[in-house]
Amino acid sequence: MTDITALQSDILAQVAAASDEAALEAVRVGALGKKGSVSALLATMGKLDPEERKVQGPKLNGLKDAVAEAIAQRKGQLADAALDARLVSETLDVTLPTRSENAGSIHPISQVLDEVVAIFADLGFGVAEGPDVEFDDYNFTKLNIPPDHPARQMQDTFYVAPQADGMSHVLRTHTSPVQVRTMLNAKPPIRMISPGRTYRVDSDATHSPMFHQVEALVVDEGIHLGHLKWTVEQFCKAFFEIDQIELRARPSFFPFTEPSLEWDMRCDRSVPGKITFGTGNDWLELGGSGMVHRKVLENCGIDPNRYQGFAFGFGLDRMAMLKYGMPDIRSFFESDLRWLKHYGFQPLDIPTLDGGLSR
Ligand code: FA5
Repeated sequence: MTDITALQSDILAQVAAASDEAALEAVRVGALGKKGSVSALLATMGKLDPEERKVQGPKLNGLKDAVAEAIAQRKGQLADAALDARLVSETLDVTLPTRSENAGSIHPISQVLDEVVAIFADLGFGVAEGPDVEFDDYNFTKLNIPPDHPARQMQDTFYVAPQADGMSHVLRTHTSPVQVRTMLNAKPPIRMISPGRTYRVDSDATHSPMFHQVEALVVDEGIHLGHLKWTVEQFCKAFFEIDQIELRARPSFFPFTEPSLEWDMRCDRSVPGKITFGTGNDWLELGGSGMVHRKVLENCGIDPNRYQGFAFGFGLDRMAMLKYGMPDIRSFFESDLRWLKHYGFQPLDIPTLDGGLSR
């Protein structure tokens, strides 16, 4: 009869000496494979008489288990070592610049969107999203613009064919329906922004049929116009990267806010092709805003006697044009590689308030 202890030590020594997975597999086949030494011994069991089988059976099974366990352990060690070696040999310096011939660039709209999100994240605002194909009810009716209201004419709407759900849909004409979605789903305090695509039947150098807005909404107890002004001010200072700005509020009208205001920022456009913020005798239009109309709060299940809110909606494309000096909104969407190379941003320079918004 084979010396089981000696065979076990021999196989375990081979396992320990196996320097890679292929060598270890060869040891496994030599011991536990169909014609392996351990399998051959196990095959003799049937020929043993019952008494001898009782003694040899546990020993042989113990041998098989010990060999299998040693192989599994060694396999784990070899896999770890292989991974370590791979990690060492495949080290990649992610801080190296990309190759200039392959470098793509970040579209100015994406850049501006990231800048806006970074600024508002710092002020404690979350980001909310809504669909481009929106319920008429959310785009208009819940925002206090009933079907026969003349304010629907202010936003040249793309209507969408009736959908299976029987509801009327439009391509959203502004990001304000995300206010509705947010208020229907969350209880105050609410602090959110919603950047996204919007659509109107409109096209010239400063109007595009598809453009971008960013909505901001705050709802809480005791919210007033001062909070709105402070927030617009902080946002403009951070976005235009200047400490001194001067804002001017003009009375305006939006059915979903009362009172409604439009904000302008002092600027200087006396040098052709150049715009300077904070000084000068000109005013730059930023966008609309106001205190959320109590009917809108009610439509969204929020008690207007307890909560107040402010909201504003600015045009992101216009803000990008102003900040980065692009004269025509249509070039944003022409996919001209030369334009993208000129106005695009470095993909690895992610805008942050402490690292710099626009390097
Ligand atoms: C609105 O769309 C309101 N929803 C804004 C608002 C939100 C008011 C919350 C009150 C409270 P308005 O139609 O003015 O407002 O559009 C806002 C901004 O979108 C404009 O100032 C402009 O910068 C931009 N904008 C409007 N139409 C176009 C267009 N066709 N192309 C590019 N930008 C546009």
